[in-house]
Amino acid sequence: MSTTPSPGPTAVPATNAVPLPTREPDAATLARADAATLAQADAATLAQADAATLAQAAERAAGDLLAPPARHRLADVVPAPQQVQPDPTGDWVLPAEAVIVATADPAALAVAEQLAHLLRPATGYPLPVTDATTPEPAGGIALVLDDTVDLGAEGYRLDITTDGVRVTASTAAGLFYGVQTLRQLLPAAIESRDPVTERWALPGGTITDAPRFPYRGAMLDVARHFFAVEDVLRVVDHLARYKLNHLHLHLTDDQGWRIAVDSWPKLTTLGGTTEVGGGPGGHYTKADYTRIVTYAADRHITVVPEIDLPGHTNAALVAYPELAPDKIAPPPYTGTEVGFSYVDPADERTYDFVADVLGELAALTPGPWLHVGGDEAFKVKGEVYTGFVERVQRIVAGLGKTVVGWHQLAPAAHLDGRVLQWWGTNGEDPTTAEAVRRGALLIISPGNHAYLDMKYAPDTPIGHDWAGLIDVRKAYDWDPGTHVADVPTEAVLGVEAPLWTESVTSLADIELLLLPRLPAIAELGWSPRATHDWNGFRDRLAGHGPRWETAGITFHRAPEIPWSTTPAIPTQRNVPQTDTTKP
Ligand code: TNX
Repeated sequence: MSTTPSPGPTAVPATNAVPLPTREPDAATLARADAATLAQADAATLAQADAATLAQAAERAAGDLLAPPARHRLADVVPAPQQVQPDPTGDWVLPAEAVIVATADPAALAVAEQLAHLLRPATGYPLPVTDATTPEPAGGIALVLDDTVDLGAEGYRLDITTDGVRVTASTAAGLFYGVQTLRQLLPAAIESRDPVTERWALPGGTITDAPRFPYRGAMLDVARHFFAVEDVLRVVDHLARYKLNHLHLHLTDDQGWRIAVDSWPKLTTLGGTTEVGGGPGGHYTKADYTRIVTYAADRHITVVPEIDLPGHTNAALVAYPELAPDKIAPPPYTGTEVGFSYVDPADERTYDFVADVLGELAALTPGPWLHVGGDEAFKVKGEVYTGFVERVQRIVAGLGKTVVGWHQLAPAAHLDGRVLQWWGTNGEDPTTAEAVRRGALLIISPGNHAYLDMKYAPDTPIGHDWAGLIDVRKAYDWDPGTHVADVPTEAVLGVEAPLWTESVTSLADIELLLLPRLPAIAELGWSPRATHDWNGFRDRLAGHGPRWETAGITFHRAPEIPWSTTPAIPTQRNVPQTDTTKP
């Protein structure tokens, strides 16, 4: 498949000839109009009117015959849709007077506003949003909520015809994903924040789409380096584009504690003031965190907050030495070693701390998950470790939340719904497979495929290589459904791409490591396995370079991707901006 723009406006071959658009008056319509007009006009005026109407219709039909087809093919979407039925006679060009009409439902109307917000800057069109009981495209875009469509909680159907666009879904999430697909089918210039003269053509046909896995995520480590709320919102935008639906925030680690806890205030006032390399750190107030959660929810993304326990807790011990096994405050830590710190599993005060922290976090978190870490607690071993984890799991359940933890939690007793995040590099993992037999579900994040902090190549300026180098193909060519031995696909909740930030200090660094590998992981989470095809993927991905460029998004020009060299628009401004689809 190729996303190379088609050569200039050449005549469409006869086999693809676009028929007279159905909205043009046919003979019968003209005759009826004539009859009506007869009552008021004389024969001569009528003859003139007919001639003019016919001439206009002929001119438009000729224009359509000469018009180039839409630049993108219907299948040029990442993640690859479940089913694509192109109809070359159905190409449609968004007109300046188009209206976006949605089912009269607040959630559907919110998606319609988001779509308008996406399309208005580059098109310069007003694109008013209206509602209707049964929305019809009518030369514009219709977003239809319909309980009777059977495409699951996140599926959608997209129809592009000469009459406009219709997105149908049984949920607002489905409509939102249909809109993301629509966005990718428009010319890359749609990403411009300023008006662009462009023919906003869409390829005709139907896409029927739904995800393979319910959990599709990415993780941002805001503990090793702290990132401002605006940066996190921008990461949310990137997730939304590729139909990811979970943002895991690694909120605490040795180098910094990033979330305000009223009952233990020094966690942030002391524990939040450090980061790797000696920078100032920082933390989210409860209002900041809520802003992230709300912004994500508006994009159908659930935040999964992580408090890493019992290890990775040096920042907490700096703030509250009573939690330390020797009750002595350690020095603040700004290096990158792991596995040396832990909260005292033998002290009841530790469990008060865990209950208070998780309680306040649960109250701020509408999503079902609380991630309790559990990794690399090298100094808490055997039964002491499993005993600690089992108590923490019960605290989470008591808060009405579902436990997520790194797969080191596996040996601890199972608790209903428990989810393990597997980050191994070798799929032979009998301990995790055994936990799955006891009922655990898995989020798959193989260190050597999905860890976005790994370098692409030896010369990648930032990142690690402990799990190997991860070029785009390595990120793409594996199957979360079968990756861990003796774990059936049904036990796989989904896939997540973690970004650890020991070497990541800016938004540009984040984007360099995220793009273009995040879309690869997103495709593994969303697309049916039958669509998996490296050559097809790299060609589809190539079309995203001009989009990111136009939107001012940093990315790695991976040599294995045939990036298009034509800029999306001749003169462009590269102003990084967050999508402000909603306040
Ligand atoms: C391992 S993956 C860690 C993190 C590091 C990461 C660096 C995991 C659960 N623990 O503490 O940041 O490697 O790649």
